[in-house]
Amino acid sequence: MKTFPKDFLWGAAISAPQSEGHGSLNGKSPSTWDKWYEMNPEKFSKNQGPEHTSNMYETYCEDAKRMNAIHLNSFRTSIAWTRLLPDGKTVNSEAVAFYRSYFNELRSNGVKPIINLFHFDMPWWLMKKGGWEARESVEAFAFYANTCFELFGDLVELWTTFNEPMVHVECGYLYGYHYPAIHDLKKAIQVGFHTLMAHTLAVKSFKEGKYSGQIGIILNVSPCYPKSQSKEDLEAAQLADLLNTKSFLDPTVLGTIPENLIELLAANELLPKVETNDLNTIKKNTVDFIGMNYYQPRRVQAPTKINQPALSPADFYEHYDWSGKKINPYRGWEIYPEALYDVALMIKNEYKNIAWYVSENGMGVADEERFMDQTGMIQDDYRIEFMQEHLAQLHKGIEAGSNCFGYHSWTFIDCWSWLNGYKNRYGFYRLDLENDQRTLKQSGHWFKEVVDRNGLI
Ligand code: BGP
Repeated sequence: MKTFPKDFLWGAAISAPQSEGHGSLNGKSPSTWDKWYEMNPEKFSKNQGPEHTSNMYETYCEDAKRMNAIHLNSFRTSIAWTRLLPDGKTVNSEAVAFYRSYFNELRSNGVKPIINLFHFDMPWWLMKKGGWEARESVEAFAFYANTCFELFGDLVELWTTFNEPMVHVECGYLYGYHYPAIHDLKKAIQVGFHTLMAHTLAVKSFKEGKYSGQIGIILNVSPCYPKSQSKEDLEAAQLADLLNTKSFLDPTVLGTIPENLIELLAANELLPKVETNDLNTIKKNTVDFIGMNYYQPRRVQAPTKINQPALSPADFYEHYDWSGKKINPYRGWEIYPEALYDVALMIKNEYKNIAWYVSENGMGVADEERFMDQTGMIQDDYRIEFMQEHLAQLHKGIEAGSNCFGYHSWTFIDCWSWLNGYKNRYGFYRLDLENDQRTLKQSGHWFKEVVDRNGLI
């Protein structure tokens, strides 16, 4: 029996834009996702946009009962900035009533809300002023964060500022998957720095306001493994780790920006604009805990072609062919549970053994209907095996002394996802797109047993 620590948080994660639906109703203003969809619906899988999703804006009461039915004791979602502050300044009272009722409903079902403030959903009004490229977004975010602490601080104990900040940096400014879909390394770095400052000012405001509870950030950690032990590949893995992981982990947990990152950016004429007090503010406002999203490792090798100064991350490291690795045949991502153990030890050894939790981990499956049995239940043994293996590695990390306090699966109900629409299903509950009906999958039954015994057999 692998028993987890007392009071371990067993839950699931989602975001407002992927679950609430009702894009333009109830006073919400558009985010970049709503607008991008309006402009280019063909970019989205099967032309499905974020206007409906799993409709939790209307179904949260029943959904909280569904969480309780499988004994989840925590749930992470986000607040939609565009719903709470449609113009950035004026509080939308319907949004306040909705979120207060939603969080109360979770709590009365024995589910602790973990509330995140930004999950890729930049308000359109702010995007028109430059989005994260503009310094104005830093103060705008801090104002929004403080409004949330004021309005919901009595219902929320665990806050996080951003989900996977590196994703809106890379996908929006390097790879074309998120609006504004441009390819500009220098802008990407400025966007990353402004995001870091927005996070920092939110933490500062939380601490100065003496709100109860704790504040953290959610990062996507894909440990970087080199293709070979050659000096070049090892260096590429270190650079990938520096750019993707340490760039946010160091400042948010340790209060410092790695010296070698500053040197690298300076050597490539990529240093962002920084204001006088910024580094000091970062130093003083570190987080109480971190959330780690983990899906797959990063396999890297030395770059085959180098530009000087650098034009893209490929000038520092390249991903290499995954052949020979265990791959999720239904989603295409590598399955490597051992990385969770490596993450646990990295946090223990390099990041002050700070409290942390797995804020997302899960297995996406395309065309999951094919696994439905005659009773209508999805028999997702592959997902059970996936979670079992990841939890075993996490347990090993905890046994080794890592300070992990929870595990959140992605996700609770199959959800809409960015450009992928409903292609990849992840939920404990299957979502029927015709009628919004939710049906528990085999993995949901299995997870309930894990929660009940607080561990694995
Ligand atoms: C994470 C995001 C989630 C979710 C998940 C699954 O990076 O935080 O929002 O989308 O990935 O990704 P996908 O839906 O593309 O399979």
